[in-house]
Amino acid sequence: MSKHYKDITITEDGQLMLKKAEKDQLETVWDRYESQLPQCGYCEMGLSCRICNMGPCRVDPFGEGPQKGVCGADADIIVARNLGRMVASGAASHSDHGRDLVEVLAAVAEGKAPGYRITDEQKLKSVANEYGIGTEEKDILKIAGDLAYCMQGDFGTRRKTITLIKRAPEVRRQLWEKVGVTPRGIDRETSEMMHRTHMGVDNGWDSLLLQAIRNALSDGWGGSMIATEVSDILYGTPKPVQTWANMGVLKADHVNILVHGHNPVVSEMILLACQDPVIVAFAKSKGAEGINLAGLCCTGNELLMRHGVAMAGNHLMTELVIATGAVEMLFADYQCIMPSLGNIATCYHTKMISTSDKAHFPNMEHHEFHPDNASELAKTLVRKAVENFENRGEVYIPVEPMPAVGGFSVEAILGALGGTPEPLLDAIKAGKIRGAVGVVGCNNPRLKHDYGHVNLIKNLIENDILVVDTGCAAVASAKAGFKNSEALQFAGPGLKEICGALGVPPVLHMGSCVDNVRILVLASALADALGTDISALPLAGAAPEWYSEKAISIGVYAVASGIYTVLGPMPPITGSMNIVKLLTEGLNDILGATFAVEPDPVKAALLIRKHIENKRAGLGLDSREVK
Ligand code: BF8
Ligand code: SF4
Repeated sequence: MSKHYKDITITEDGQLMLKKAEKDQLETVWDRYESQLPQCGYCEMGLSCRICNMGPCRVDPFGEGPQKGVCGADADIIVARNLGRMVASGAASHSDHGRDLVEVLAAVAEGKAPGYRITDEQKLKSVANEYGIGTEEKDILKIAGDLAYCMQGDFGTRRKTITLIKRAPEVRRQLWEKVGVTPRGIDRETSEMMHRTHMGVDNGWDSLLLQAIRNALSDGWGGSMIATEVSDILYGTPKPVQTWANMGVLKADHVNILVHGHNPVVSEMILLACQDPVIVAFAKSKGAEGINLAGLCCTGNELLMRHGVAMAGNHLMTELVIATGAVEMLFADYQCIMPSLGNIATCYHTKMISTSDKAHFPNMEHHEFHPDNASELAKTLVRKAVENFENRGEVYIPVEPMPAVGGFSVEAILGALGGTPEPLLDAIKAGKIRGAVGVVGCNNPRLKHDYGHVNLIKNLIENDILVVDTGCAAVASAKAGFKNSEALQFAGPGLKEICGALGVPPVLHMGSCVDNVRILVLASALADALGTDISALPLAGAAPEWYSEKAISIGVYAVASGIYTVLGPMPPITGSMNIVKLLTEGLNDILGATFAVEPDPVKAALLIRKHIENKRAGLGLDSREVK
């Protein structure tokens, strides 16, 4: 690796672990990134196509080489098809995750999921009511079964629209109808996106992008929203909870177990097994002080939000955390799990377990979790983790953990406000809080790890902008100390006053990436309270270090829901100026919001602040000049 650790990550644990990894001669994501350089310029611009076997083809951006693929597709068509397929993959990932949860809900209703239960009955009933299911004097399990059945209907083609779009403000829904992007079945939109991008189907770059928007909306107001709601029903709706973040959450004298991936279906059962008194006693009999469960990425966020389980790291830290030598077992479900992890673990005693029938990895032991066996399997495997404690070699835990508060579901935020969004709106009207921004998404080795998240968030809260965050961005800000009782020192005077009075940090952890829908629900509540559309509010979104196709789907549904969104890394679209112009300007006329791309977080903060002040002016509120 030719770069210095400080150029790679701003985090102390990351820098120290990079040094350790080098000493241990590990190959990391940064080494592999470097070995790929220079990456393909055609692909970076979205100008290569391998959709059919007359290709692969590419279009020359300088006008000298070929301008069309073998089939005759030009740059606009090729870029639009590639982007559409990114959205389809992202939407499919979130939505398939949602479907897995619905299947657990159905299994619970049938009494075929030992260990799982309905934890939030109130939420079950309120969501069931939204689906038109009567809940009076009805058995809880019957309601759960009916809801699972109705939600399965949202995935298919039986309905004209998906159910939960009813949560969007009326004006927004009318706009979607007018533009022709109202999402129908969740699977239908993804399937249609794939169909349209087959050779010789939709060759209108603009109509392809409209389908991409409809597909993304089927994720945001469909698959992801179902994932979040069913997770709350099964495992509890998050409430503010104390937690810790960074690699210092590992404990040298405990059996350490990590969960990595996205779906709480597995990690919740691992948590229960780790709390089982018999297994804890077993761990003590092996010389450990206890069992320490910690999270990585979004399944970590799910456990953090609901139980305060500590967070070891975000996406780019997942290889390095194994190099601590302190991890007895790592459970992987799916999404964002680097296929390199199993290889890294072969250098240590760490046992790697893959758990999903749809996600296999090299050098991992495969044990499939299903609703009927998950509880028992979790116990068996956690016992194996305990047995592995005695195989530990040298342990290196580089830092002390950072305290943080998590658990800010919409219900928790409204609860802190006294049950209505009014106090938040009053603070916005009074100008004490200028607006709110959702900072979301990943890490990406093209950029300095966590630099974009931390500096953007710091800039926003300094300027009295409330930040809500999710996913790997939320982990970055927790590690940076923006989510604990000391964090108000970073906030501007107005934000400090309001958050201080409410007893909350200036950056609210709203969960995993599917939980970005909580931001949609909150934005809708604010819009409804003001009798306006989401696009009129002083809100914005940002994905400063995004890498995944899921992040693209999130960005598209955010913009389509009326939220101006600033991306750090440029998506592969620069091969088509028509598409760049549509996404960064034209969408304003169609959907009332656009994308911007700005990798420098300080400049991104300026863009966002200007946007927020403009929206304030539009609402007749005081507006500051931003320079
Ligand atoms: O769904 S933020 S790197 S872990 S894609 Fe992945 Fe990105 Fe992290 Fe969660 Ni989201
Ligand atoms: Fe080439 Fe067209 Fe086939 Fe793409 S779809 S690989 S551009 S021939």
